[in-house]
Amino acid sequence: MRFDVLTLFPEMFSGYLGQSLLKRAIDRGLVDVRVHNLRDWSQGRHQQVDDRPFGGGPGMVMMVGPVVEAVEQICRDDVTPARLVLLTPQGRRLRQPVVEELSGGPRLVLVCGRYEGFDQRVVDLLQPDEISIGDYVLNGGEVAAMVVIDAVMRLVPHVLGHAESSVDDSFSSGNRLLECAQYTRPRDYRGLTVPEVLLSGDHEAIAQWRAAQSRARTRQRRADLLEGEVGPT
Ligand code: 6GU
Repeated sequence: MRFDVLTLFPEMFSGYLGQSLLKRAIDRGLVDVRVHNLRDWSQGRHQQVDDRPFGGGPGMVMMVGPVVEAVEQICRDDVTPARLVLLTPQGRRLRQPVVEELSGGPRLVLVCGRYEGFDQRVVDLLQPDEISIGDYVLNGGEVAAMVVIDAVMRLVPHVLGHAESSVDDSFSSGNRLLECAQYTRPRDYRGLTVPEVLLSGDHEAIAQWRAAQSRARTRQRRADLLEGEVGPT
């Protein structure tokens, strides 16, 4: 799967792209991530890509020209059909079903904006899928784009090994439960011990204990998941 990221801060992605699971997927040719600097499509001597809003007000607005021209060129650059995603707090909220939807195609073009947003004509012309990662304010869409890439690449075939399989993940379709408590060595740490059942070797009992734990934890912390309630999108 190919990801193209359009940003004013390409250097923010270098650490993320070098991390283990993603790096391994890139090295194995399963995932291709290209980061583009929006400023390369700026016009004029000042390399301007944002400007003050008409009508006044605080902050800066991403200019229509550089964004539209960058997206057009990047889409043309490869015949693989791309789905266009604009990272914006005005978008529909990212949840696992949305992640699954985004992972269905061969290519995503992700455009990162600054908080004050894009000139409306970017949206009018390109009709992107506008996505927000939650109800809080980020300085820009870069971290959100990394969240999208991180969540989507896990679903690309062969990226995860069998042991890391995503089918049992919390929030994946068919599973709306939180993970249960997990333990590893040592058996006793400062008097806190591992539940006996996990040491019993009784696989049936362990599976039952874990399922009960998951349900109890979900009921306590995220009752909305049990009700099948998805909330506002
Ligand atoms: Cl996609 N962008 C910004 N600036 N803030 C956000 C967001 C995106 N999603 C949640 N908050």
